[in-house]
Parts: sequence; C-alpha cells; structure tokens
Amino acid sequence: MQLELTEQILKYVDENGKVDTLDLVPVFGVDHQKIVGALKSIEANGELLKTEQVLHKNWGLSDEGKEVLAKGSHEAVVFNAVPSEGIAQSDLMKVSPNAKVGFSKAMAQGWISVDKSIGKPVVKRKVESITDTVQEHLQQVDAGQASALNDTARADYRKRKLLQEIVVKSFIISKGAEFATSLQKLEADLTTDMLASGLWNTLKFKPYNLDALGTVPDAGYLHPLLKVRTEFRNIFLEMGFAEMPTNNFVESSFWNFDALFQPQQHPARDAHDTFFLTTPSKSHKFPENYLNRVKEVHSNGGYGSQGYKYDWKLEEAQKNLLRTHTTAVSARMLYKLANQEGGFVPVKYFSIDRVFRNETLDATHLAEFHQVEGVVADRNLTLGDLIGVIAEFFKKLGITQIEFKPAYNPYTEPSMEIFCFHPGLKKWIEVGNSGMFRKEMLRPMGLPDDVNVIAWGLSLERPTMIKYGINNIRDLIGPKIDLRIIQSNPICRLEKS
Ligand code: FB9
Repeated sequence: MQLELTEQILKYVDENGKVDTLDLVPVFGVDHQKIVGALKSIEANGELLKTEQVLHKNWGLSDEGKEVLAKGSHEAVVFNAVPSEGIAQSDLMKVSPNAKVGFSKAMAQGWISVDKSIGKPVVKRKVESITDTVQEHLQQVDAGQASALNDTARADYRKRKLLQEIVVKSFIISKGAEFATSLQKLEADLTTDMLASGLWNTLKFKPYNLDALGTVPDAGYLHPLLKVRTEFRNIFLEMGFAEMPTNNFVESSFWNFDALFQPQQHPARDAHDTFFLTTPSKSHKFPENYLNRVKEVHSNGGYGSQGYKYDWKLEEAQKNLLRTHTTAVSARMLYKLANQEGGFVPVKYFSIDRVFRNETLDATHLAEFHQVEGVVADRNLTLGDLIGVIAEFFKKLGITQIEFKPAYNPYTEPSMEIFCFHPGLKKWIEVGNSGMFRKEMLRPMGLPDDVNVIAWGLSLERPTMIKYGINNIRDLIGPKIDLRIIQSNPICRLEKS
C-alpha cells in the first residue's frame, strides 16, 4: 500500500538523514508545496523532525522572457522580418510590439543597416544569418541552468526585464527529538474516559489553532414591527407626548365601550367583532359615582345630550374582553386626569400596543394589530389643533400631503379619516382616523367644561408592511414567518423631515 507522503518523508530521513525538501521533489514525484504541507502535518504531531528554513535565490524567466523563449529575441524577430530586398523602416516597426527595441538591438549587433539614398529609409540585412544567443541563454535558464550564464549576460537580461529573481523557501529536515517513522493519531477532543483511564497521558492531541476564527455568535434581531414602533415612539417623545401604560390586554366592556359613550347594543360590542373572556368573565370594581354618571348619560343624556334612551345594564359593562382599541387606556388616563390631586392640567399622551378584533382574516388583516394613538387634552382645543398636530406627526414620518374626510366614530364628534399621498407608493392611501372626544364621554369623567380632547389613531402593521415591502401580514407576524427576513431587514429609517 502506498505510504502516506508524511510517512514516506519520515522513512526517507530515517534511511538518508538530513535532506532539503526541494531535493525530495524528484524523489517522490510531487509538487514541492505538497511536501511542505506534509511537513506541517508531521510538525503538528510533535518534534519528529528538526526543520531549518532556507531561502534559495534563483533566476527565472519573466513573462517577457517566456515570450522571447517561445518566439526568439526581439532583435532576432526584427532581423528575420527583413527580406533580402529590404523593407521600409516604417513597415518594419509594425512587425511586433517590441520591434523598436528589436530594431535598435539588431542595429547594435550589426545585423541590419538603414539605406536613406532613395528618400524614405529602407532597412536591409548586413549579414546572411544570425545566432540568437539571447534565446539560447533563456533556454538554459528555463532548463534550470541559470548558473551557466556569465554575470554580464545575466545583468543585461535582468535590465531588459527578461529575467527575474525567484526566491524559493525550502526546509532542511533531519531527525528530531521525538523522531519516529510513523505518525501517531492526534486526538481532537479530551474526553472524560481519557481522563478517568489515564490514557490522556500517552495520547497526542491536535494543537489549538489560535488563529482560527470562532463561529459567528448568533445575535438577536429586532422584528421590523419593533423597529417601526421605536421610530413612532421617538416621534411622539420628541413632540412632548408621554406614553400611556398599556400593559393590560384584558379590559372591561365599561372602559372599552361604555366610558367612550359607545352604546351597549352597538354592533362592535357583539361577539362577532369582539373577543369576550369566559374566565374571568366579569369585572366588578369600577368608580361607583363615575359609573352612575356613565349609566345616566347613556340612558337619559345630560350635558346638553339626549343620550341613547335605552335601559343601560351593569352586567353588559362588567363583561371582560380583549381590548378592541387602546382608546380604552386613553379613557382610563383621562378619568385619572380629571380626578387627580390639584385638578386638571393639559397633557399629551400616546400609546402603541396590541389590540384584538374578532374580524375576518385576510392577507392584510389578522385578529389583532398594534394601534398607535395620540391624545391631547387642553382647554379650548379646536378641530384646527387636531389637524395641526396630525400634520406635524405625519410630517415627521416624511408625509407632507395629507387630506381629511368626514367620518363617524361612536366616541368622537367631529371625526375624520386621514389620507396621505404616500411618496413611496405614489398614490393616496388611508393612514388613520381621528376626532374630538364627545362631551358625553368627557363630562361624566369630571373634566372641566372648557377642556377638549383631540385624538387620532393608526396601525403599526400597515406602515411596516409598506416600509419593508411585505404584502402578506403572515410574512410579518405569526408562526410561519421566515426568520431570515427578521435577520436581514435593514434598519428602519422613516423619511424624517
Ligand atoms: O394605519 C393605517 N394606515 C396607514 C398608516 C400609516 C401608513 O404609513 C405611514 C405614513 C408612513 C400607511 C397606512 N390605517 C388605520 C388605515 C388603514 O390601514 C385601515 O385599513 C386599517 N386601519 C386599522 C383599523 O382596522 C380595523 C388602520 C387601523 C386603525 C384605524 C383607526 C384607528 C386606529 C387604527 C383609530 C382611531 C382613533 C380615532 C379617534 C380617536 C382615537 C383613536
């Protein structure tokens, strides 16, 4: 069986002693690089060999030298191109890319002459034949006999860039302190069995490659939704808004609907649109006086309103559900604001969190989404203030063309849908809804009569899907998303202005 090259080298040194790895090339008939590679494997196994690096300086042909070796020297090429009747010098200069050098060398050698007696210069041969010693010398170099050249010739060819110095690194190898004619298998891992049996003492281990690059640690990645959430949050914060506490997905129907003056028979309060809880099915703790004012305004009106004139039921208000909008949190915050120590002060609140609706699912709608909501409470606020704050918010998102369309919400009057000309999509799209909370909502809370509250809302998913070019919501959220999208999506830079 053909011994491994490593073992062939060890056997050779065992029998012949010290040797230069270059001299092993003809012995084993392999490339010198392979011999050096086998030597590295032997060195990794311990001090089987002693190695001493040596540099062999030699002469080799440059690319131009190889061309001369193949075609002859430039001067010989020019001489051979001169016919017996002579040739116009201008034509001779076209016979090869190096004709100019060849012409001057051939002239210097006395091989050719120039006849100017007939007007344009004509080149003629001065000798019958020539010996191309340059090509002959380069053949010697190519055959590894560069030492046959005298110094003058070598210096000339080097100056003409036909020769180049070649440095070959090789190794003088000889028996080392741990010499052996075969390699012991190198263990890659130290095991508990080796330690327990004491075998570790006799085994040889592969040295650590401290230059090896470690595996790239898998880092965490932010979901595109969370990147856009951060952008929106920063916009609200820089506009002076404070974030509302939205850490309760479960809400009572009272805060989600009744407090917002949304009647108990409204279709949105039906199980087809809302997720009601079975356990715990009801809430029981409400501010009693406030609850009674809410009951009154729904049933009989008040504050200039005629109310809905129906028999309002506590049981309906007690039903627990998954909040259908973060406006339920806004209601809680506004009630607190109206009843805090020191009385009312103007505020700017925002929320960005999950809401749940029992809706028909499709490519852009799931049973939940993230609602973004802004709320401003101050004295004598007008619809103009609402339009202005919405314009400022969207301007920070890079949207400057916005339009408003009258709409209806149970808890705001007037209400407006918000549209914008999206520069990326190059079309008008709906970007949210807005309105002024009704007095039937604000006055039962105890907010002063001159306090108005303006608010607007949009989703997080829609802008995120547009931003990242995602058409199906299930490619953005859910158990089947491609995590590579999460890892590879770019930083979210909403075009700020
Ligand atoms: O987000 C929506 N569209 C949108 C928003 C931003 C955007 O890109 C940014 C500019 C860069 C692109 C699109 N919409 C609201 C409009 C539509 O997508 C709509 O089809 C879906 N709407 C959701 C409700 O669907 C059941 C988006 C969601 C929505 C709608 C209304 C509100 C909140 C979210 C509200 C409110 C409100 C009103 C008055 C007072 C308080 C809150």
